[in-house]
Amino acid sequence: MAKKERTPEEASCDAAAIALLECACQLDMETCFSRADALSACPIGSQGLCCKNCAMGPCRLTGKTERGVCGATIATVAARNFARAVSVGASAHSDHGRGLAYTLLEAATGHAPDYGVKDPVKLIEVAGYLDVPTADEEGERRPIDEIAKEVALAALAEFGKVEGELLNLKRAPAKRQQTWHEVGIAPRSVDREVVELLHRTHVGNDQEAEHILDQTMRCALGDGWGGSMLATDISDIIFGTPAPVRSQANLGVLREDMVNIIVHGHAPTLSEMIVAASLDPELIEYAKSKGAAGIQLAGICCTANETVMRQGVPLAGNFLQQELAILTGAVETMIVDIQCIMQGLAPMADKFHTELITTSPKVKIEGATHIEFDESRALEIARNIVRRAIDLFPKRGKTNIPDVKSPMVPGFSHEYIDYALGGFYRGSLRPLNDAIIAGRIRGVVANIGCNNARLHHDALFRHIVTECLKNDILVVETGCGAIASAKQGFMTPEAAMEYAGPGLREICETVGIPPVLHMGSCVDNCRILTVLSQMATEGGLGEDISDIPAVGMAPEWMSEKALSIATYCVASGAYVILGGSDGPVSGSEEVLRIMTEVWESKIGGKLEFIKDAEEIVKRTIEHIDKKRADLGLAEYDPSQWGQSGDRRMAEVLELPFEERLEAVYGGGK
Ligand code: NFS
Repeated sequence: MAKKERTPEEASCDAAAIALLECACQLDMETCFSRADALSACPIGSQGLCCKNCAMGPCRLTGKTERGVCGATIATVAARNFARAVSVGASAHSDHGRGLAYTLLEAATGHAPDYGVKDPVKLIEVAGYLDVPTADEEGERRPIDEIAKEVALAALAEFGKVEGELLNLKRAPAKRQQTWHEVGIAPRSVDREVVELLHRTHVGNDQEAEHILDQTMRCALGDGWGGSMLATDISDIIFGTPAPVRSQANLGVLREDMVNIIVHGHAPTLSEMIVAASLDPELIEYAKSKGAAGIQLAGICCTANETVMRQGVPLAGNFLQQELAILTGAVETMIVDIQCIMQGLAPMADKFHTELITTSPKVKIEGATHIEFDESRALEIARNIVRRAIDLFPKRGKTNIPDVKSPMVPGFSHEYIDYALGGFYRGSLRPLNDAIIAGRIRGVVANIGCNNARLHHDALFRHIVTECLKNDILVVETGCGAIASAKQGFMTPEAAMEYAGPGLREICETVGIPPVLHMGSCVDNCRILTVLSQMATEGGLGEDISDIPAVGMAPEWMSEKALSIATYCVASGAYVILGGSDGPVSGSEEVLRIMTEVWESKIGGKLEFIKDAEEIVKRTIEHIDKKRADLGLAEYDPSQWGQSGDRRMAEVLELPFEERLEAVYGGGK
């Protein structure tokens, strides 16, 4: 039975999205929001209770049915379904990493002349992790291209190595590595763990939920510390390690007077070339010859995160805004590569002058133009795509660009955070640890993940981030969650004055950082693992990731990648909350128990599915305070802070003379 259609305000809390959903209603156009309203989710599948692993089923374990035809129990079926989802998510991230390793190899061997090593310092660091020598026998630095080639080959070997385990595991705190070895879940190679997990879920194979879920953690760790970490490292090597830049976010970044090109998907490989082409004076002149003032590039999803943090290319929006971008009527071309690309884009583009271009050999969409990307001719292909976009500009009809955008400062790689806190020569997270120890910062929340058309778009993000900041919790973000915060205006240093509690505000003012740090795309969640590892080894906050007063969450998650991320964060010791629903294993009490109680005692992290925003905030704060207490840290007391900094100074300057004297010389208020 069809559900009632939500009003635009009920579907989203983003002003730009609301304006365009109103427009969709007027034009009677469907979007993912209206399709979600028309299509009820299957209540059996959504609880993890449908097994379609063989042709005797699908077995729907509901009502009195507690076993499938083969005898599989509810716990086995729910665990297997979860495992399969994680394996797909881990594959997506990891294959993205493999693609970048091949690009580096091509670049280093002269087959991809438009790419090179932009950050040789990062190359040398990564060479160290991958056991690639950076100096010859005489101690002389080897040529950069030679090192790059060997780093690429060593990275590729991580996917299918014959023996040993992933080299990046040694970047984790020693205690964490020990736990992985004791539990037997240190990943041996990226591909092997995915294949083994899929093998185990074949009919008649691994049938003990806890055992299936152990391999699920191992597979996910192969993503977090393997595929994703390699993707991030190699992206930094080729395209540069991010540092703060100024940019803007939301659909208002599209320009009425310019050729608008949107890059959407995940890989930075092509989008970086599109950035270069869009700055080409010849193409800008060509755009002018067609009556445009220039070329405006904007991004959606994680391609957007990749290009905003390195190049400052503005964010057009997050996952649920991809169709809405086309609905503005102002987009000449949407270029997509891999992952999170809705098939609904093609019929939407059909209704406008917009050309949807698929570029990856892995992705074709019916109705889209396919221009296959080839690294050996990267810039030439990018220029061709930009030229096609310019040719479409004169065909543009009526537009509807919402006047909604926010300033933002992205680019907080872990390297930059080190530098911001410790300086160039003494890069360190010591000040962060000290701030947590003193209680200025109560704890850290990694707020990440997708949007979900079944939820109130961006609303959970907004609520949770607002509450965290108020409670002096530093928020780090990636993926579509980061885009939600950017649109919300949380990602400027000034936002600390408005939203942060007194302790966090002092830190943000002193260092000059926003209270919500944009750390990149979803593969960049491994940057968060790196920060947590450094915090654990820096001293004062225990000796493992599981000791740190921190929580990971994806309040509006929807993708299998989000499940892989959640699982590797848990397996790395974090408490992770997935929001918005009762979760994909809610049909099995046993699996829920394993993911909480059993995992917590065995691995130090746990995974919970919590629907309600207030409850997510409550449990987050409880967890942070519990970890603080376990470390013997002082109880959080915000009344101690806020007596210094810019905001206090502004207040003091407003005081009458005597009170001002007292404030300045009397030791506080
Ligand atoms: Ni992450 Fe990035 Fe967004 Fe979700 Fe999709 S774009 S990889 S999966 S929807 S956060």
